[in-house]
Amino acid sequence: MIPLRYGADGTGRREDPTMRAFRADRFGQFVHWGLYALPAGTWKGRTIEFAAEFLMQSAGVSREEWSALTADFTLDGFDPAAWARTAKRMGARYVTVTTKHHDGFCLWPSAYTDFSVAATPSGRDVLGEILEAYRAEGLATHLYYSVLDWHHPDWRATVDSDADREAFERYLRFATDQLLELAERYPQVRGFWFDGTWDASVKANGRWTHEIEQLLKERIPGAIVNSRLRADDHGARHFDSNGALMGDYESGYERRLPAPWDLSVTAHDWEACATLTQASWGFHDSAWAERGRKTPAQIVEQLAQTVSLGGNLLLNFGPRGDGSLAPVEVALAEEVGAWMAVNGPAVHGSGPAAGWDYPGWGFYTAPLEHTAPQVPETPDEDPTGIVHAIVVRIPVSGLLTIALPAGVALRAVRALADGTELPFTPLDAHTVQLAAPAPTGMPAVLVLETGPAGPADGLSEPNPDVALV
Ligand code: H79
Repeated sequence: MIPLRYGADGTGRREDPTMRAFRADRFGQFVHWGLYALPAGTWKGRTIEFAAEFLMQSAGVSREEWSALTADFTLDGFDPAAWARTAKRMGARYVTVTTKHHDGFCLWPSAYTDFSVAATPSGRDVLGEILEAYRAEGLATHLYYSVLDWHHPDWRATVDSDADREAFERYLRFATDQLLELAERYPQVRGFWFDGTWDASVKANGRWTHEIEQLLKERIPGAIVNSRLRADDHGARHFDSNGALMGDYESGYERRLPAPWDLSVTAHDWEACATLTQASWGFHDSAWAERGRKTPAQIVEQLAQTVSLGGNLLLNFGPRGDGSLAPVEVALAEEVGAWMAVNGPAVHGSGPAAGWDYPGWGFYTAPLEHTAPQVPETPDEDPTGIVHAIVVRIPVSGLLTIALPAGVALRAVRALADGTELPFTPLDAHTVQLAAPAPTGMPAVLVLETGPAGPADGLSEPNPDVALV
């Protein structure tokens, strides 16, 4: 064990009610909104592919020019109640909102900078209105904060001189002030999502990352903080130099997921974040953004894969410059929501189905409060329970093969949507086969009712008669 002052504060999962609620939520909405939504990926007639929220940097826009966008941040179509309704109908249980992205613009009227909504025509507390709208819909709220800041004169990516050191110390004081200001103004939030922490300057300040996490948790008891904030004494990020997770959940999976069979991630809580477009988080108004936009089925597949591995999915929306949601994003949310309205139990309150191997045609999830019995560890443990089978790829054979963990028998298979019982055929003592549900374009969810395997279950010899039709 390497002795650390700023490493992980504990080992193992948090099991307090706030953390359990976050874990059971499984599906959250990410919202990226700021000045970058106005140019939406195009600067002076030049469209720049990739992330719209990077436009200031990728188009080489000066601070002055970028700051002038505040005059156009007029909230003409700003309707946070519609955002919150859309999130709720989609099946999201929480929202994470950008308070300040890399460009430094603040969605709340901060006392520590002029570069905020206070400098826009309305002068309104936009962040406060957003948080209130989501609260009214019953969603929990989390605040995104970029430590990286292209606007603040004291930000440094590297610290190469005493002058840099002094500047960066001033910057960290500024960030601390802003974060404590956020905690004081919006004490109802459930957590903080840090970004922009990968530069050498932050990595060399493990002490600050540790202290700010503690300070926020003092101000907001139970607050949930992502691992991306943290560096330890030696600059190790996410996991400290002893391999222990820092922060409350791992947050490194950005626009990617762990492999479906990578059970190592089930050892801790984690959350992946994903875009609806191929890469942009902020609203990108271009033919490029339309290409590669995810389909509802792809989103549901990502959600299923995530939950099957014990993670949460934070699905991003990028409202337009006027504050309205793009119709294409609302339509996607509606389609995902229609699926969630029927199949939500396979996601909300669910997690990995212990002992059930990745089947190739989809993912298994199981209710969180009932994860133990899926694999009996002792002969008298009762594996009675349910497992959800989320079918994302119907095999060309039209047949699904289900490998049962040792000691588990399959009692019945039902469609989650309407409760229809589906017949299945044992292939041997540990394997059954059944006809795949008819394709609908969206994943089907089957409820597998399990019980203890007894002498009557399965066959001692492989069943030669596997044809179902
Ligand atoms: O807020 C979202 C992103 O803006 C932020 N994290 C998520 C949640 C993020 N910051 N940096 N990155 C993600 C990764 C960096 C991507 C880049 Fe690039 C690739 C930076 C340089 C190359 C794309 C291409 C952006 C600029 C050029």
